[in-house]
Amino acid sequence: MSGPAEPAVRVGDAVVPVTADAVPGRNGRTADAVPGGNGRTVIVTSLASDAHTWNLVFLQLFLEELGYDVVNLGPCVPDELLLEECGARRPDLVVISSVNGHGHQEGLRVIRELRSREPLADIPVVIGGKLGVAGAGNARYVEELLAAGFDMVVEDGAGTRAFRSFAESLPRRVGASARGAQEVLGAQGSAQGTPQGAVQGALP
Ligand code: B12
Repeated sequence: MSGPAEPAVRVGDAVVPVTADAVPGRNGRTADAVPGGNGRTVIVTSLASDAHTWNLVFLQLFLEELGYDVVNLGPCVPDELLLEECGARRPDLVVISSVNGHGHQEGLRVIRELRSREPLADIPVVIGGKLGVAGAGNARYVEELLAAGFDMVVEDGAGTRAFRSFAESLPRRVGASARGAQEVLGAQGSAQGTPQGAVQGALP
């Protein structure tokens, strides 16, 4: 008699079992983009110290539903690999997720490096997850992360509404045009009295 059905997720046209190997890009492999349909590419990645994977799977599925082609680099991604992938793919968006508590430190290191490299300097980059070990107190890191160059910071518990609006508002990047989207989002944000990019606490 066979056991219970293995859980599975849909990746493009394929249905793959949910095992550790179902997470693209782990163990140093780089995933091919999963076609999403809107012609825009997003790199989803963790940071060098972070071994958690289901946060990345969640983000991959979420962004695929928005129509993005998702390149999921997986957990424990060395800074240099992320920078190389950004250079090679010139994505429309980079989404960094970290939940092990080191995200605020590693995120600062990575964004400073990314913003210092001319061809990568204008790629929209979002970071989210459990960015420290202080729970609600992690909100203290948001401003510094934004000031260092992130376009949006989404601390755990903030929900996905603002992130979704942000991801949907981005035009396909043509050369250095992506900053235009930031200006549009910034105008909307200030009209509502919301600091651009900062998302913390529970959203309705
Ligand atoms: C499973 C798990 C593990 C597994 C991971 C296995 C795997 N393949 O992923 C293992 C055992 C390996 C592990 C290890 C560790 N873990 Co762990 N782990 C968990 C656990 C129980 C569940 C995480 C999970 O899969 N959640 C499901 C996913 C879908 O949800 P999520 O990760 O919370 O992400 C959601 C949101 O944060 C948000 N989100 C995340 N990123 C982003 C980004 C954006 C842009 C947006 C919009 C939203 C968003 O969306 C997701 C869906 O809602 C959590 C506790 C918990 N209940 O959350 C601890 C937890 C994350 N782990 C923790 C810790 C400390 C560790 C270790 C350091 C423990 C140790 N001493 O060794 C190591 C770290 C290893 C490393 N190098 O990173 C802490 C982190 C503390 C903190 N940040 O405050 C937690 C919170 C446990 C705790 N309460 O202390 N862990």
